[in-house]
Amino acid sequence: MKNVALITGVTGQDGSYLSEFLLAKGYDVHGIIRRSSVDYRERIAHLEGKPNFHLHYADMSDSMSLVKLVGQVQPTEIYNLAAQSHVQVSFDAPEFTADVDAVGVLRILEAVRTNHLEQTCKIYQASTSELYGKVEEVPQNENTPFHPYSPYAVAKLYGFWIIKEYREAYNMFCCSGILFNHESERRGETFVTRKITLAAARIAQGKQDCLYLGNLDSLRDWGYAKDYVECMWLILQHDKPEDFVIATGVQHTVREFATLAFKYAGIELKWEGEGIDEKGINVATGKVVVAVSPDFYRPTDVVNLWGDPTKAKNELGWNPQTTSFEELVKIMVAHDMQKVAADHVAGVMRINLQEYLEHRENR
Ligand code: NAP
Ligand code: F7E
Repeated sequence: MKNVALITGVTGQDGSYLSEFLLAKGYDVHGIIRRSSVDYRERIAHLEGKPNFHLHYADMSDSMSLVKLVGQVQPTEIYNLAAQSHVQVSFDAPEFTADVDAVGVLRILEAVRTNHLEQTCKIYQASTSELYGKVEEVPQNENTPFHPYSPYAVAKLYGFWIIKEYREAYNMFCCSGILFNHESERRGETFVTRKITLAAARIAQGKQDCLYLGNLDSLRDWGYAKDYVECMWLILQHDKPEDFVIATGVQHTVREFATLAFKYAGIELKWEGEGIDEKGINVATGKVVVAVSPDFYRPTDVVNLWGDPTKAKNELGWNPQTTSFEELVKIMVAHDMQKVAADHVAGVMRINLQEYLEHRENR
């Protein structure tokens, strides 16, 4: 039987890497997109036009669109990656977050049941280390109690439990990957890692003066997104449906990430002050290049995430150390140094073209 994957969230960081991964394995890949007033398909533009890659309009908040699409595509595997994925934004848009991140999971499960595919279609749910939230133990594994600590995490907790419920109630092959933070050169620009690597590149190239951040002490277990999508697939190839923690097993602070990113951008940082008054200073120039702003503090913040990937390592044969923290930061900074330089050249060319056209009109 032909492998047919349906990916929700195909335009996102993980959706784009997973599409590449599954296409390379010979899958037919179908992705869900939403209408937008601006072009937002940058991450998958290189895949459009490939014969096995298909895009369809649907929405996680629209049951009928999901039921129709699942019936039309007849997937053998569904990867439910679509979400309002920004924790801070979930405090501003909690109802939308619940609709997409919680009820959206139920809609996918029911779309599969309505089309009588529950015994032929496996489902992967993009769960999250945010479930551990106000952590009750470190490091966190599959048996660590959950304590969600944001509207995003509470919505994702529903997604986790409804997947488990349908697995037990209807004998469906549906599983959650409890993924810790994973980043890449395709990471959204408002997540802390990408915000830092872009700012470090801009500051190194004289395009920005200072980077404003929130909690510098927050600890995360950061991996490389490209390595993590393999695990999503491995979870669905396992002989029984189970949930897995996916993490590197190594923890760093936001401050450590920033120090290394600036180093790779050619700037040595020293830190002075504490709390809201802490500053990152460029050792060579004495200028403040990183400062703290309360605008980036959250009403409740998750500050100590550290995953234990032993089960994934032993049962899936997955290597959590494929890309080290240092390599991850290096990849992201190298990408953003080039991007900032290219944006600058494109900007200069736009100005020159504008000047040329104005000059020609005035002749
Ligand atoms: P992302 O880059 O923010 O992508 C989210 C995707 O969801 C986008 O394709 C987005 O479409 C789509 N989406 C949002 N609302 C939708 C709706 N109503 N209907 C259809 N599609 C919708 O997220 P990511 O980093 O790739 O993460 C993938 C999944 O893993 C998410 O569920 C996230 O919560 C979860 N997760 C991520 C991490 C991490 O560190 N990256 C860790 C644990 C779990 P548009 O492009 O149209 O906005
Ligand atoms: O924040 C702190 C912030 O927004 C990380 C999502 O993919 O991973 C992601 O959620 C930490 C937090 O990611 C800034 O307070 C400091 O403690 O990069 P983030 P996140 O909240 O961990 C999980 C696993 C997911 O499931 C989510 O979908 O960094 N922080 N200063 C900052 N964070 C941001 N965004 N911006 C700052 O300026």
